[in-house]
Amino acid sequence: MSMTCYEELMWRGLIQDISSPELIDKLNEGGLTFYIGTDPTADSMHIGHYSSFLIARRLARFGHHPLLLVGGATGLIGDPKPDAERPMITYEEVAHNVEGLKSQAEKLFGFEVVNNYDWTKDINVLEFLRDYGKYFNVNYMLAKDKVKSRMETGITYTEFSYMILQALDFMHLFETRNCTLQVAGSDQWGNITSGIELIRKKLDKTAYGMVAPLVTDSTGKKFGKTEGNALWLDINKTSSYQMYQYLINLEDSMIIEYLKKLTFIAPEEIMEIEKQHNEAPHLRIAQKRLAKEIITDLHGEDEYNKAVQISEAFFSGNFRTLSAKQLKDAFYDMPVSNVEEGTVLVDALVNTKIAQSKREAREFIKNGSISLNGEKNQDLEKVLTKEDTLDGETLVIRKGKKNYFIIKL
Ligand code: 545
Repeated sequence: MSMTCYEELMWRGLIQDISSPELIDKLNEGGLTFYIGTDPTADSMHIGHYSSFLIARRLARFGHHPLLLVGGATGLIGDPKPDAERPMITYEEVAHNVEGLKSQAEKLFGFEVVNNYDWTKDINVLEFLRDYGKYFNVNYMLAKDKVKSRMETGITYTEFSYMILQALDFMHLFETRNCTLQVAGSDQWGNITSGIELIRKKLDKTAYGMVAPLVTDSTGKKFGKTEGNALWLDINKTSSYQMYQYLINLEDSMIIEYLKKLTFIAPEEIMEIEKQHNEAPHLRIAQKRLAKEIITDLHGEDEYNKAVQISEAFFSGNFRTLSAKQLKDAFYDMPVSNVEEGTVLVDALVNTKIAQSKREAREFIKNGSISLNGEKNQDLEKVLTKEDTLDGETLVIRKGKKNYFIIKL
């Protein structure tokens, strides 16, 4: 089974809208220069951007030429969010974030990077209003979803102007790089069509747009957001083990969709995995495969193997096989308490609030629900020493099956 570019994107569920049906043949023929943009609101992308950038890589595989635009100019303005104005970020912060995104994009995706600050910074206000503003009817701008959704809460002139800048980018790349297609997530539809319109009105030429549905969970929440925290593509912000844990716990009902959207696994193979997954979802074959694909792609096989080792340590209870760095990653979200060397275990359990009272602490120890570094401890007189630690200071206490606590001696 060999699919055309368009068929494959459709099969993976990556096309929500295209600007005109002509684009289908162009996608299948190859040879388009296209761009995907990102604003420097942070110094790293997160997993939510990953699916969009994978689309760019997919198009590249089908013989198209990708450009990645980093919004050194647009990042200073702020793409309107549906609910409220964005806080302005300083020039310094934007410059810092641009560098972070640039090196990340080059490293992870190998794309050519352009920065819209380069062609926006010298446009003066009269030029802006006469040469670009004149092509935008305010009624047209007010009808855009993102602006419409701000009619209640209000929107400043600054953010209102954002779509003009993004349109101007598209026209600039169209003229200077023969870039005829812009690709993004569906939240960018209004900005992309503004660019297509500008190119039509000002140059009398046709440009194209394509947007993908945003990846969500079964309740419609954005993929990769956990209690307000994002899953960053920067390994210093999100360790491979943190990434692994998130991916391995994804819902069964969504996992095949994620394999389609977030990996390059061939359709035949995904269908095979789907069959195995439906027969035995508890084995989490699909989740494990997704974790393997994404972590290997982002951070390499070594990092993936280390993440698996950590999760195996939790399964067996044996943490002695882990390196100091792995221990740190493994316990990133666990409560840590400091205890003096020589403390009796019973007291340590009370001091660290693992037990409510000495009586309860003794009870836990007696009935075998306390383990130290994975080994059950039923010694009521146990004194904690450096020898008990994994690395000279860290001791892992487990209460029952799943409650972990870290003690630093
Ligand atoms: C600016 C100028 C252009 C073209 C595009 C832009 C950026 C665009 C935008 N995109 C989003 C974004 O998020 C912040 C990244 C922080 C590291 O705001 N106006 O920059 C997201 N984008 C990827 C996808 C997106 C979009 O980077 O398009 O839909 C998420 O999947 O929200 O000339």
